[in-house]
Formats: sequence, C-alpha cells, structure tokens
Amino acid sequence: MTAASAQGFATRAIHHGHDPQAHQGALVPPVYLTSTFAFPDAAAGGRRFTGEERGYVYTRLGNPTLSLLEERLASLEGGEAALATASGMGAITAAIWSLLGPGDEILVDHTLYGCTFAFFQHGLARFGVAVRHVDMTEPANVATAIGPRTRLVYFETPANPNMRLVDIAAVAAIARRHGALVMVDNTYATPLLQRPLALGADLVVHSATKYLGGHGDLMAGAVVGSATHIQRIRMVGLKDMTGAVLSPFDAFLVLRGLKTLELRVERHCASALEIARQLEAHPAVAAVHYPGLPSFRQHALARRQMAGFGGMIAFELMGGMTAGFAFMDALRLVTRAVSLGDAETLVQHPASMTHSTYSAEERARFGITDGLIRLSVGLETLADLHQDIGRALDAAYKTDAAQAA
Ligand code: 7XF
Repeated sequence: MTAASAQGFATRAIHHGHDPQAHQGALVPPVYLTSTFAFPDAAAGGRRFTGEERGYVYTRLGNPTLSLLEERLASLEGGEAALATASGMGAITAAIWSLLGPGDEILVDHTLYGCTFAFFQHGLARFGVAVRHVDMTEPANVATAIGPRTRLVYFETPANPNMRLVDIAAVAAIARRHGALVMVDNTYATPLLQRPLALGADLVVHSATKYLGGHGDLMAGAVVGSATHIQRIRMVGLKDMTGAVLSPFDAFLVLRGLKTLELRVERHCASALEIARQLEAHPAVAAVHYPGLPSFRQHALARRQMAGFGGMIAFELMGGMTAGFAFMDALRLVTRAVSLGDAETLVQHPASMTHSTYSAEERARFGITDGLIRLSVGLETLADLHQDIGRALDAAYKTDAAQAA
C-alpha cells in the first residue's frame, strides 16, 4: 500500500493525484479546457492512437482534468480505475453497452431510478438482452433467478426512491459463484458511507450530479472498477457508443465538490436522522423509510453495510397522495424539485416525477406507491427545516381531517 492510499478519506478527496509543484505551484489543479492535443511529430499521433505511446489525443478519449477526477474517484471508492462521464445515465449506459450483448441476461432489482429502469426495460430489451426483475432485498431470490446466461447483476442500495437496501456482500457472493458481474449504483450512499467494491462488487456507478458535485450546478457521472473493465468501458461504451464525455470544466466543479464531501455528507446524515424522527412522530405520517431509524425493516443491514444512513428519506402520509401534495405545496423553505444531494432540501413525488417512466402497473409491482414522498435533506439550519416541515405536516393533517369530516 502506498502512503497516499493509507491517507484518510477527506485527505484523499482534497489532495489525491495533484502535486502543486508539477503545476507552477497552483494550489487548485488547472482546468484543461481543450478538445484536442498537439502531437510533437506525425508518427507520435499514430503511436498514441495504438496505445504504444502514452499521451493525450482528444478529450473524448481522455483529458488531464478528467484523469485527475478519475484518479480521485478511484481512490475514494477503493477501485483500480475510474471513468468520468457527462451524467449518471452516461455512466450506466456506457458501462452496460460495453459489457452486454444479444443473448445475455441481466438481473436487476425491483426498485431502480426511473430512467435506469427505462433504459433496461425499453432500451436494452430491444437489443436482445433479457432483463429479469428480481426482488434483491432477499439475496436468495438472486440465487434462484441467476442462470448460465446471466452476465450482470445490477442494483441500487439504498434504492431510489423507496430506500430498500440490498446486501451487497451476499449478492456478490452468489453472482461470483455463477460467473456474473455485479454493478452497484452508489449514488445515494456515496463512497463515504458505503464501498461496494470492498464488499465484492465489480463495478460502481454514480450520478455525480448529486452528492459528489454537491451543489446542484452540474451534470456528471462515473464508473469505478478494475483497470481492464474501465479501459473497455472508456474505449467502447464512452468513445464509440454513447460519447457521454464530461466537460473538463464540470470535472473541475466535481473536484471542487469532492473537497467537502465528507463534511457535507456528515451534515446530511445528521439532519436527515432528525427529520426522519420528526416525521415518524407526527400523526399525519403513515410510514417513514429511513435506514437510520430502528423501525426501518433493514436497519440491521444498514448498520452492517453503511458507515452512516445518508441524507435521503421516503415517507407516506395517512391521507396518501392528496395529503402528500398538500404537504408539498405548504412548504416554503424546502424546494419542490427533483434531483438530490444538494445544499438545498428538495422534495418530490416519485410516482409522477422521477419514476413516471414506470407504468402504474409496474410501480405497483415494484413497490413505488402513489403516496410516496421523497425528501433530499440539505444543509440548511436544522431548526428552520424542522419548522417548515412541521408546519407543512400540520397543513396536510388538516386536509386529512377535513376529508374525513
Ligand atoms: O444522469 P443523472 O446524472 O441524472 O443520473 C441518473 C441517476 C442514476 N442513479 C441514481 C440513483 C439517480 O438518482 C439518478 C438521477 N436521479 C435524479 C432523481 O432521482 O431526482 C434525476 C432527476 S429526474
């Protein structure tokens, strides 16, 4: 182990891969805002294309600012290599197009972010890949469903939007026995709270638009895994099949966000636990899904698998969707918007927003209820959040009472 990899998470998030003395002393890494790179002579161009000579060619294949972000993300996730992409969907599609072909089968969990679900259900399926939906909260279901054609097992934990957890080590052990790869979307947890590769997963994907960037001002994604997988995903899925290349300027913004990832996520976790307790104690609330609550069905797994419980909460009001909308409309500080992981606390209604890519039947089958409300707890002063959320819950409760009368 090198000295650098023995350093703590926050130290690596701030320093890993950058030596100011190699850049005129610049504390902050320079941003290489260039699409192409000059060759020293004609023959060198050819050598760089074949890979005989190291050196940059064209930003779709690599760029020093992207390389720095990739090294840093690989270090934080504990992977050999990483690939930065233009969005989380860019990361997921580039990886999967590179790994699967006609005749292969993919096992996916019941609950997935809406566009990931759409990509599998309506995209991949059209190209001869068999997509099987398995309730992976019970690892034995994976053992039952997995077969000789299964090439990849894919899930999110915690899952967007209903917070179900998947036991990464248990599912990875089953997949390994059958020669299938495991890909985990670690967007909700971030590498601070959960490192799937150490638990046996082969690849981690991220929407870096969320906690990694952390400020709601960019779109980005990443894949982390072995150098061999990442090279293939870069040269096939990214270069030729999606072209989902991250802008070097946005890579700079993600690098800036990463410096405060530990601080921010600690605050997201602390505030979310308090908000989850507030929700659980209110008579308008029927159910709260937050891994940090002792009442959470998979609380023991959360304690084992995660170093903290994250900033995301899902909950349902007694009055269902009507009360949920009354709650959302009564909020003044909390912002009605999709996305998550920002400084601002955001609220949205998965069934009509992020997960409207599912049909009503699919939502019913996969546990995305119409009454579910999703909160991304931000970094505001906790007392202000308590006040806003408390007032909106009271308003929703009154709506319930009025309907009951
Ligand atoms: O392409 P994006 O950067 O938006 O990332 C896609 C994505 C991948 N995985 C997870 C777990 C995600 O949550 C997302 C994006 N989700 C946003 C949300 O749920 O609010 C997208 C807003 S429609």
